[in-house]
Amino acid sequence: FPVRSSSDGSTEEKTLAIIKPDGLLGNYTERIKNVIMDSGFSILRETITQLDEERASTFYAEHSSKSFFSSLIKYMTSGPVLVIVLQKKNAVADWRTVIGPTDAVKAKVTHPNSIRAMCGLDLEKNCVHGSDSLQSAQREISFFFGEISSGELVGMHDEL
Ligand code: IDP
Repeated sequence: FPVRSSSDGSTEEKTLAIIKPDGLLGNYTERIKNVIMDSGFSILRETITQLDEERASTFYAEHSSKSFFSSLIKYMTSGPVLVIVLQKKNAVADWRTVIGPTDAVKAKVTHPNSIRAMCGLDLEKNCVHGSDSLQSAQREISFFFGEISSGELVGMHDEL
């Protein structure tokens, strides 16, 4: 995978963001993109897609044994999602910070400026996704976009 990385975040990284069905339905896309830009991320790619049960289950395979899995798949297939490749230094960890904790109810208390506090509803319907590691980011970006070359120009994505 062509992204250079380092543990101190001194080189560019890519991570995968998803605006989940509730985020799109609630018209949060523009506000979320403003946060993306204000936080110094570049948008490298983006696409709107409707996940079916099989693709959603593959994407979240690590959670297949969890009690909430079927509900999560139902949620993630309930409408279109906006999938975005973000790039900046330390992108993986920084995007996780910007979106806030998994539980949007808790996020509203502990991280009121986070995206999940802004548009999430609860522990499941938390409106955005962020890759949890560089390895996950690479797998998830490939899942939606295939390989992206390191020389690809930032900003050369399709306008919606
Ligand atoms: P993350 O998205 O913050 O990394 P994960 O633990 O990887 O959180 O869970 C993936 C997604 O599954 C969450 O974003 C949320 O939508 C959903 N989820 C996680 N834990 C629960 C739960 O306990 N009940 C219901 N849904 C959950």
